[in-house]
Amino acid sequence: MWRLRRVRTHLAALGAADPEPELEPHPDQTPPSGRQLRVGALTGSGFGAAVLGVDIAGLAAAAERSETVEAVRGALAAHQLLVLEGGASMEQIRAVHVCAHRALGCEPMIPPADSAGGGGVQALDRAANDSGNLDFATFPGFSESAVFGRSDAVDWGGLRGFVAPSSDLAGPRHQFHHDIAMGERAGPLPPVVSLYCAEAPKRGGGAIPLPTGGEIRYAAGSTLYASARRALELAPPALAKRARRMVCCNRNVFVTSAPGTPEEERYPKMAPSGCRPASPPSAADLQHAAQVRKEKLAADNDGNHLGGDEFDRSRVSLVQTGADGSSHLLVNTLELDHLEEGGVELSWEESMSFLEALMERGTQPEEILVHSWRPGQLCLWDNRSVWHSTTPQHAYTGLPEAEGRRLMARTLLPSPSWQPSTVAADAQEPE
Ligand SMILES: O=C(O)CCC(=O)C(=O)O
Ligand SMILES: [Fe+2]
Repeated sequence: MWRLRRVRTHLAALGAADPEPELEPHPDQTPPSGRQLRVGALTGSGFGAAVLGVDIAGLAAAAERSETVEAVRGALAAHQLLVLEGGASMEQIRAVHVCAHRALGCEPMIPPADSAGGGGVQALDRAANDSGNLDFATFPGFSESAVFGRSDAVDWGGLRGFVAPSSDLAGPRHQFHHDIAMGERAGPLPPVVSLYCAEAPKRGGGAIPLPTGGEIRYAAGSTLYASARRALELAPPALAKRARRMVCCNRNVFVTSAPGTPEEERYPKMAPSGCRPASPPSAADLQHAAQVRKEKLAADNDGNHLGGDEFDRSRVSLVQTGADGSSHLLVNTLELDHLEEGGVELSWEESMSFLEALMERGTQPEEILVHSWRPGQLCLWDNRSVWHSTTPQHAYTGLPEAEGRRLMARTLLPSPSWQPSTVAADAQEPE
């Protein structure tokens, strides 16, 4: 095993490029072989790891081999999030994802190369929006990957135009979430999600103050990660015990306001913790979300959804147990309607206050990973046991194009072979 001497990326000087990791052989080091990946932990708890000595192309080339899958399995189980270097084509990104899915015991859905037949996640193909903004447009032939960021001139992977940051993510605060609304009627939650960085802002940054008195310092364009496994471990025992009795009743879609809503009124405004919206959505926000969900279902012919166009709710256990036996939280407060505890419905405010307290220790600056991007990096993570968040866009949107460009590809590969548990954790095992 190898360790990084400099373990905390969030201590990197604001705006400065990350220094190259320095390798320090651990005393019980075994020589790297085909059977293991050399990884260096990025936080004191071991959450997140840099993959060393193997680039994206190298991993993609070996992705079919069982020893590679085994090595990725071990690394993801131990660290939940891996950072790879090296620049990549979409084919290579896909190969690495397929390998990561298999490592997690899930078979990924891959959309068919031609558009006929409608299998997989084909229905998620998305073009530029009406104003020509490529925000979350999918790459031709890779409808699981979408571009986002900020650039006046994009010419990448068959996408041409401009990309302006979506205002859903534009708030001054962070918002920890798992990607994609969850629940048996929402479509499959992708077990693996990744971000690939083609361009990163060259300067700028800031600090997000937390209600606990600390602050999250970030370089412009950074992404925040927190472990939903570590959060459960660190939570006060009485709260963790209650959590095991709880079920999340989800709205099946992220709730956001209708386009055209003035910026300052857009939902969600996050609480300073970054763990929950500050106030419940309005009737108009909910109506818009119901419409979005209806359109999603109408466009979706993949047979994985139960259908129906009502704004229904689905139930997912708050505490989930992974294949390796470790437990983690699975909750997205941007889509939560309410919690149920032992069959009793909690109010929206009770639910959110409880979750905020439950998530607090795991989302403090010393626990989270602040990833400041270098172009050519790929972060891939277990989307079930990791929360992520964008950092405030004002840190780079005011910079000139040459310095403030941010170009990212996000990949979601859902799997039909994994579904969250819908029964409260304490009901899954005898007392
Ligand atoms: O901007 C980022 O770094 C993360 C954005 C995000 O959460 C997403 O694309 O789902
Ligand atoms: Fe996200």
